[in-house]
Amino acid sequence: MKTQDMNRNWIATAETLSNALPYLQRYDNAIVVIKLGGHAMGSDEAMDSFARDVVLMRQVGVNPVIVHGGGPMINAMLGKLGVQSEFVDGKRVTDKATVEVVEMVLSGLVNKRIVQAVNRQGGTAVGLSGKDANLMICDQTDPALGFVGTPAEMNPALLTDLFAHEIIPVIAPIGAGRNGETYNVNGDTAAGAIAAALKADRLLLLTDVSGVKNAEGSVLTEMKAEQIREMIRAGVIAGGMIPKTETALTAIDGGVRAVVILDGRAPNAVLLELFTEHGAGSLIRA
Ligand code: X2W
Repeated sequence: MKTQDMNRNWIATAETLSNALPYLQRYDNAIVVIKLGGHAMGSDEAMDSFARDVVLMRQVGVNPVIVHGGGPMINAMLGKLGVQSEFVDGKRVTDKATVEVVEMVLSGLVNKRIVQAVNRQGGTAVGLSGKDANLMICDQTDPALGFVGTPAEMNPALLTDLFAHEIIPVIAPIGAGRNGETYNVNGDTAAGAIAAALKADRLLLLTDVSGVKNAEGSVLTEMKAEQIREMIRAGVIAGGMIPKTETALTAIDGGVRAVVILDGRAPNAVLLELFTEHGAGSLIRA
Protein backbone atom coordinates (compact mmCIF):
# COMPACT_ATOMS: atom_id res chain seq x y z
CA MET A 1 0.00 0.00 0.00
CA LYS A 2 1.26 3.52 -0.80
CA THR A 3 2.08 5.73 2.19
CA GLN A 4 -0.68 8.16 1.30
CA ASP A 5 -3.33 5.37 1.23
CA MET A 6 -2.07 4.04 4.54
CA ASN A 7 -2.43 7.48 6.10
CA ARG A 8 -5.97 7.67 4.79
CA ASN A 9 -6.74 4.29 6.40
CA TRP A 10 -5.43 5.40 9.79
CA ILE A 11 -7.35 8.65 9.56
CA ALA A 12 -10.52 6.65 8.84
CA THR A 13 -9.82 4.39 11.86
CA ALA A 14 -9.34 7.39 14.14
CA GLU A 15 -12.55 8.94 12.82
CA THR A 16 -14.48 5.69 13.42
CA LEU A 17 -13.27 5.61 17.02
CA SER A 18 -14.13 9.27 17.54
CA ASN A 19 -17.64 8.76 16.12
CA ALA A 20 -18.16 5.84 18.49
CA LEU A 21 -17.75 8.02 21.62
CA PRO A 22 -21.48 8.76 22.24
CA TYR A 23 -22.28 5.04 21.87
CA LEU A 24 -19.44 4.02 24.18
CA GLN A 25 -20.78 6.49 26.75
CA ARG A 26 -24.34 5.23 26.33
CA TYR A 27 -23.35 1.59 26.91
CA ASP A 28 -20.90 2.22 29.74
CA ASN A 29 -21.72 -0.40 32.41
CA ALA A 30 -24.71 -1.64 30.39
CA ILE A 31 -25.68 -5.32 30.54
CA VAL A 32 -25.86 -6.86 27.07
CA VAL A 33 -27.01 -10.48 26.75
CA ILE A 34 -25.98 -12.08 23.46
CA LYS A 35 -27.65 -15.27 22.26
CA LEU A 36 -25.35 -17.11 19.89
CA GLY A 37 -27.36 -19.75 18.06
CA GLY A 38 -25.84 -22.93 16.68
CA HIS A 39 -26.61 -21.78 13.13
CA ALA A 40 -24.80 -18.48 13.74
CA MET A 41 -21.64 -20.32 14.93
CA GLY A 42 -19.60 -20.62 11.80
CA SER A 43 -15.97 -21.37 11.09
CA ASP A 44 -13.19 -20.95 13.65
CA GLU A 45 -12.42 -17.58 12.00
CA ALA A 46 -16.02 -16.40 12.48
CA MET A 47 -15.93 -17.59 16.11
CA ASP A 48 -12.65 -15.72 16.70
CA SER A 49 -14.11 -12.57 15.18
CA PHE A 50 -17.24 -12.85 17.39
CA ALA A 51 -15.06 -13.47 20.46
CA ARG A 52 -12.92 -10.44 19.63
CA ASP A 53 -16.01 -8.21 19.41
CA VAL A 54 -17.24 -9.44 22.80
CA VAL A 55 -13.81 -8.82 24.36
CA LEU A 56 -13.85 -5.32 22.88
CA MET A 57 -17.29 -4.73 24.46
CA ARG A 58 -15.91 -5.81 27.82
CA GLN A 59 -12.82 -3.61 27.33
CA VAL A 60 -14.97 -0.49 26.83
CA GLY A 61 -17.06 -1.05 29.96
CA VAL A 62 -20.01 -3.15 28.75
CA ASN A 63 -21.01 -6.25 30.77
CA PRO A 64 -21.57 -8.89 28.07
CA VAL A 65 -23.19 -12.26 28.80
CA ILE A 66 -23.14 -14.98 26.14
CA VAL A 67 -25.98 -17.53 26.12
CA HIS A 68 -25.49 -20.14 23.42
CA GLY A 69 -27.45 -22.78 21.56
CA GLY A 70 -26.02 -25.67 19.62
CA GLY A 71 -28.92 -27.51 17.98
CA PRO A 72 -26.88 -28.58 14.91
CA MET A 73 -24.05 -29.87 17.14
CA ILE A 74 -26.54 -31.90 19.23
CA ASN A 75 -27.98 -33.35 16.00
CA ALA A 76 -24.51 -34.36 14.82
CA MET A 77 -23.68 -36.15 18.10
CA LEU A 78 -27.08 -37.88 18.31
CA GLY A 79 -26.49 -39.03 14.73
CA LYS A 80 -23.07 -40.52 15.62
CA LEU A 81 -24.60 -42.31 18.60
CA GLY A 82 -27.57 -43.54 16.56
CA VAL A 83 -30.16 -41.81 18.81
CA GLN A 84 -33.30 -40.64 16.98
CA SER A 85 -34.61 -37.16 17.70
CA GLU A 86 -37.62 -35.10 16.61
CA PHE A 87 -38.89 -31.55 17.13
CA VAL A 88 -42.41 -30.49 18.10
CA ASP A 89 -43.14 -26.74 17.73
CA GLY A 90 -39.42 -25.93 17.65
CA LYS A 91 -38.60 -27.98 20.76
CA ARG A 92 -36.66 -31.22 20.77
CA VAL A 93 -38.53 -34.16 22.27
CA THR A 94 -35.97 -35.09 24.93
CA ASP A 95 -35.92 -38.49 26.64
CA LYS A 96 -33.35 -39.55 29.27
CA ALA A 97 -30.74 -40.72 26.75
CA THR A 98 -31.18 -37.55 24.70
CA VAL A 99 -30.86 -35.14 27.62
CA GLU A 100 -27.55 -36.76 28.56
CA VAL A 101 -26.21 -36.09 25.05
CA VAL A 102 -27.68 -32.55 25.05
CA GLU A 103 -25.91 -31.70 28.32
CA MET A 104 -22.61 -33.22 27.18
CA VAL A 105 -22.65 -31.34 23.89
CA LEU A 106 -23.89 -27.97 25.19
CA SER A 107 -22.05 -27.76 28.53
CA GLY A 108 -19.00 -29.54 27.14
CA LEU A 109 -18.09 -29.10 23.49
CA VAL A 110 -20.00 -25.98 22.56
CA ASN A 111 -19.59 -24.05 25.83
CA LYS A 112 -15.86 -24.67 26.04
CA ARG A 113 -15.31 -23.78 22.39
CA ILE A 114 -16.78 -20.32 23.06
CA VAL A 115 -14.99 -19.89 26.42
CA GLN A 116 -11.65 -20.73 24.81
CA ALA A 117 -12.28 -18.43 21.82
CA VAL A 118 -13.00 -15.48 24.17
CA ASN A 119 -9.98 -16.23 26.34
CA ARG A 120 -7.70 -16.48 23.29
CA GLN A 121 -8.70 -12.91 22.39
CA GLY A 122 -7.52 -11.69 25.79
CA GLY A 123 -10.84 -11.78 27.65
CA THR A 124 -11.66 -13.79 30.78
CA ALA A 125 -14.62 -16.05 30.11
CA VAL A 126 -16.13 -18.57 32.52
CA GLY A 127 -18.44 -21.34 31.28
CA LEU A 128 -21.64 -22.11 33.19
CA SER A 129 -25.02 -23.75 32.71
CA GLY A 130 -28.34 -23.08 34.40
CA LYS A 131 -27.27 -25.59 37.07
CA ASP A 132 -24.37 -23.48 38.34
CA ALA A 133 -25.30 -21.48 41.45
CA ASN A 134 -28.96 -22.43 40.71
CA LEU A 135 -28.93 -19.84 37.93
CA MET A 136 -31.93 -21.31 36.09
CA ILE A 137 -34.37 -23.61 37.92
CA CYS A 138 -36.87 -25.13 35.51
CA ASP A 139 -40.23 -26.84 35.52
CA GLN A 140 -41.16 -29.43 32.92
CA THR A 141 -42.62 -27.69 29.85
CA ASP A 142 -44.96 -30.51 28.81
CA PRO A 143 -44.82 -34.22 29.73
CA ALA A 144 -45.08 -35.06 26.01
CA LEU A 145 -41.69 -33.35 25.43
CA GLY A 146 -39.88 -35.25 28.21
CA PHE A 147 -36.95 -33.39 29.76
CA VAL A 148 -37.64 -30.02 28.13
CA GLY A 149 -37.69 -27.25 30.71
CA THR A 150 -39.30 -23.84 31.11
CA PRO A 151 -37.34 -21.40 33.31
CA ALA A 152 -39.29 -20.93 36.54
CA GLU A 153 -36.87 -19.39 39.04
CA MET A 154 -33.78 -17.37 38.18
CA ASN A 155 -30.85 -16.64 40.52
CA PRO A 156 -28.56 -14.25 38.62
CA ALA A 157 -26.51 -12.95 41.62
CA LEU A 158 -23.46 -14.95 40.49
CA LEU A 159 -23.52 -13.11 37.16
CA THR A 160 -23.40 -9.70 38.84
CA ASP A 161 -20.44 -10.90 40.92
CA LEU A 162 -18.68 -11.93 37.69
CA PHE A 163 -19.36 -8.47 36.15
CA ALA A 164 -17.60 -6.85 39.13
CA HIS A 165 -14.49 -8.87 38.21
CA GLU A 166 -14.83 -8.12 34.48
CA ILE A 167 -15.45 -11.81 33.75
CA ILE A 168 -17.57 -12.77 30.74
CA PRO A 169 -20.14 -15.49 31.58
CA VAL A 170 -20.79 -18.05 28.82
CA ILE A 171 -23.99 -19.96 29.58
CA ALA A 172 -25.29 -23.27 28.21
CA PRO A 173 -29.11 -23.55 28.15
CA ILE A 174 -29.39 -26.45 30.59
CA GLY A 175 -31.78 -26.09 33.51
CA ALA A 176 -31.84 -27.68 36.95
CA GLY A 177 -35.05 -29.44 37.97
CA ARG A 178 -36.32 -29.16 41.56
CA ASN A 179 -35.98 -32.92 42.05
CA GLY A 180 -32.55 -33.32 40.50
CA GLU A 181 -33.69 -33.51 36.88
CA THR A 182 -31.62 -32.09 34.01
CA TYR A 183 -33.68 -30.00 31.60
CA ASN A 184 -33.01 -29.13 27.98
CA VAL A 185 -34.04 -25.51 27.41
CA ASN A 186 -34.41 -23.81 24.04
CA GLY A 187 -31.46 -21.42 23.68
CA ASP A 188 -33.61 -18.39 22.84
CA THR A 189 -35.88 -19.08 25.82
CA ALA A 190 -32.89 -19.33 28.17
CA ALA A 191 -31.36 -16.12 26.82
CA GLY A 192 -34.68 -14.27 27.28
CA ALA A 193 -35.06 -15.51 30.86
CA ILE A 194 -31.47 -14.57 31.75
CA ALA A 195 -31.82 -11.12 30.14
CA ALA A 196 -35.07 -10.51 32.05
CA ALA A 197 -33.55 -11.68 35.35
CA LEU A 198 -30.71 -9.19 34.83
CA LYS A 199 -33.06 -6.41 33.54
CA ALA A 200 -30.57 -6.19 30.68
CA ASP A 201 -30.20 -3.06 28.55
CA ARG A 202 -30.05 -5.15 25.39
CA LEU A 203 -30.75 -8.72 24.33
CA LEU A 204 -29.10 -9.47 20.98
CA LEU A 205 -30.46 -12.59 19.28
CA LEU A 206 -27.83 -13.60 16.72
CA THR A 207 -29.35 -15.80 14.04
CA ASP A 208 -28.85 -16.62 10.36
CA VAL A 209 -31.46 -14.18 9.01
CA SER A 210 -31.14 -10.41 8.67
CA GLY A 211 -34.12 -9.54 10.90
CA VAL A 212 -37.90 -9.39 11.09
CA LYS A 213 -39.44 -8.86 7.65
CA ASN A 214 -42.72 -7.18 6.69
CA ALA A 215 -45.23 -8.65 4.21
CA GLU A 216 -43.15 -7.19 1.32
CA GLY A 217 -40.04 -8.98 2.54
CA SER A 218 -38.01 -5.97 3.72
CA VAL A 219 -36.35 -5.97 7.13
CA LEU A 220 -38.02 -3.67 9.70
CA THR A 221 -35.31 -1.80 11.60
CA GLU A 222 -37.45 -0.61 14.54
CA MET A 223 -40.65 -2.00 15.97
CA LYS A 224 -42.88 -1.64 18.99
CA ALA A 225 -43.88 -4.81 20.86
CA GLU A 226 -47.53 -4.23 19.86
CA GLN A 227 -46.57 -4.23 16.15
CA ILE A 228 -44.91 -7.65 16.62
CA ARG A 229 -48.08 -9.00 18.26
CA GLU A 230 -50.16 -7.80 15.31
CA MET A 231 -47.74 -9.28 12.78
CA ILE A 232 -47.87 -12.68 14.54
CA ARG A 233 -51.71 -12.53 14.56
CA ALA A 234 -51.76 -11.59 10.85
CA GLY A 235 -49.38 -14.45 9.98
CA VAL A 236 -46.68 -12.11 8.60
CA ILE A 237 -44.28 -13.46 11.20
CA ALA A 238 -44.13 -17.22 10.72
CA GLY A 239 -41.96 -20.32 11.20
CA GLY A 240 -38.72 -19.99 13.13
CA MET A 241 -39.26 -16.26 13.60
CA ILE A 242 -42.24 -16.94 15.92
CA PRO A 243 -40.20 -18.31 18.86
CA LYS A 244 -37.61 -15.53 18.38
CA THR A 245 -40.16 -12.72 18.43
CA GLU A 246 -42.04 -14.38 21.31
CA THR A 247 -38.78 -14.51 23.26
CA ALA A 248 -38.33 -10.81 22.48
CA LEU A 249 -41.82 -9.99 23.80
CA THR A 250 -41.33 -12.05 26.98
CA ALA A 251 -37.96 -10.38 27.59
CA ILE A 252 -39.44 -6.90 27.15
CA ASP A 253 -42.37 -7.74 29.46
CA GLY A 254 -39.73 -8.95 31.94
CA GLY A 255 -37.94 -5.59 31.96
CA VAL A 256 -35.33 -5.82 29.17
CA ARG A 257 -34.98 -2.35 27.57
CA ALA A 258 -34.76 -3.53 23.95
CA VAL A 259 -34.21 -6.71 21.93
CA VAL A 260 -32.42 -6.87 18.58
CA ILE A 261 -32.80 -9.79 16.14
CA LEU A 262 -29.83 -9.74 13.76
CA ASP A 263 -27.66 -11.86 11.45
CA GLY A 264 -24.77 -13.18 13.52
CA ARG A 265 -22.86 -14.22 10.40
CA ALA A 266 -22.39 -10.61 9.28
CA PRO A 267 -18.86 -9.40 10.12
CA ASN A 268 -18.69 -7.47 13.43
CA ALA A 269 -22.50 -7.71 13.78
CA VAL A 270 -22.56 -6.84 17.50
CA LEU A 271 -20.21 -3.85 17.13
CA LEU A 272 -22.24 -2.52 14.23
CA GLU A 273 -25.38 -2.78 16.33
CA LEU A 274 -24.06 -1.25 19.55
CA PHE A 275 -21.46 1.29 18.49
CA THR A 276 -22.58 2.79 15.19
CA GLU A 277 -25.49 4.91 14.02
CA HIS A 278 -26.16 2.27 11.38
CA GLY A 279 -27.38 -0.40 13.79
CA ALA A 280 -28.16 -3.89 12.49
CA GLY A 281 -31.20 -6.12 12.22
CA SER A 282 -34.56 -5.41 13.87
CA LEU A 283 -34.80 -3.51 17.18
CA ILE A 284 -37.88 -4.21 19.29
CA ARG A 285 -38.85 -2.14 22.30
CA ALA A 286 -41.90 -1.66 24.51
C1 X2W B 1 -32.46 -27.08 22.07
C2 X2W B 1 -31.23 -26.54 22.78
C3 X2W B 1 -30.19 -26.00 21.85
C4 X2W B 1 -30.64 -24.79 21.06
C5 X2W B 1 -32.12 -28.39 21.32
O1 X2W B 1 -32.21 -29.46 21.91
O2 X2W B 1 -31.73 -28.29 20.14
C6 X2W B 1 -34.73 -27.60 22.78
O3 X2W B 1 -35.15 -27.70 21.65
P1 X2W B 1 -29.98 -23.41 18.85
O4 X2W B 1 -28.74 -23.58 18.08
O5 X2W B 1 -30.07 -22.07 19.53
O6 X2W B 1 -31.22 -23.73 18.08
N1 X2W B 1 -33.46 -27.31 23.06
C7 X2W B 1 -35.66 -27.77 23.95
O7 X2W B 1 -31.60 -24.09 21.36
O8 X2W B 1 -29.82 -24.51 20.00
